[in-house]
Amino acid sequence: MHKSGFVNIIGNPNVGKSTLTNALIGEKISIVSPKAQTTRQRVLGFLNEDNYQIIFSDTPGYIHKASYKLHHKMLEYVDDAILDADILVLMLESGQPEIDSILQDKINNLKVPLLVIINKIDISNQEKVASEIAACEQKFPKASIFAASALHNFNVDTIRNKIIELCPEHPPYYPKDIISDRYLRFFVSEMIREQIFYQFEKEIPYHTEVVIDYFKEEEEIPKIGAVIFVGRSSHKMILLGKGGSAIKKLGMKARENIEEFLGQHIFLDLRVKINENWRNDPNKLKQLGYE
Ligand SMILES: Nc1nc2c(ncn2[C@@H]2O[C@H](COP(=O)(O)OP(=O)(O)OP(=O)(O)O)[C@@H](O)[C@H]2O)c(=O)[nH]1
Ligand SMILES: [Mg+2]
Repeated sequence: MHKSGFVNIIGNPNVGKSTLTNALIGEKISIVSPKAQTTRQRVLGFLNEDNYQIIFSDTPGYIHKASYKLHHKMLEYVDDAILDADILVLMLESGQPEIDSILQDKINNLKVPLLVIINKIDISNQEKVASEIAACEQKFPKASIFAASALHNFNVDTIRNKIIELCPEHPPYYPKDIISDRYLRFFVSEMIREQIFYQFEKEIPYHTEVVIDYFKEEEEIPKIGAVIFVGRSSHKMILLGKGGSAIKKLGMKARENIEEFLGQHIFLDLRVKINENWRNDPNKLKQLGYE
């Protein structure tokens, strides 16, 4: 008997969906940052064993008030994830477990198994978590409910075991020797974007997109060229910093992370270009990979 199924993780921004995805798979598939709306696309990561292949889908956080076209795209991905799940995982954050009523209705109309995870219990307290579990039992009567800390790997094994138990019988959907539907270029661009979320404040990360221009793998030390797109020249100035100091720091840290991921040295060439209104232009979004 072989099991395989799609396990889609949804929830508010910044609750720890990507951290959990990575912990469940045991590989860094999805970027993580302390800022909300880090994840912008669906990223599939596979957990392969002889008798199962679980396909996890990390998703963007559910945005209550979409203010530009990129937000609408991100919400579409969440809707897709609700519809194509074999098992749906709703992640909540202890201390602020509320979700949008529209989202709750969509979830309650589903026929597939639902797991509700109350995350970040390491920074909460027992009393609060107990009352949140009780509230979830009311709101989601058919769900399996777990308290967890994705960051500290608390209860992640239990959740993984429950998912494997619930997973339908099916042959593998993907080859067993790959761990994601995405190619290297995507991971590299995401690692650069992750650093932008860490190193720049306020609106900057939200006005930025990263595209890999070239990836010369055949060279002894591979050369990667990436373009950071921003909406306006004032953002470009901030990204470059005084005498190029900011982009230099960004490039250094991103290169370190990419080298660790690839297990080899690389050259990384970062350029900043203006791509006006990219967040709100459907054609530009499509070109940037938001299908
Ligand atoms: N204390 C604590 N922090 C956590 C836990 N899980 C995740 N975090 C932190 O919460 C922040 C957001 O984590 P992400 O995994 O990026 O959250 P996300 O839900 O994917 O966020 P978006 O992609 O923006 O929707 C990061 O700083 C994580 O380190 C946890 O169990 N405990
Ligand atoms: Mg995320």
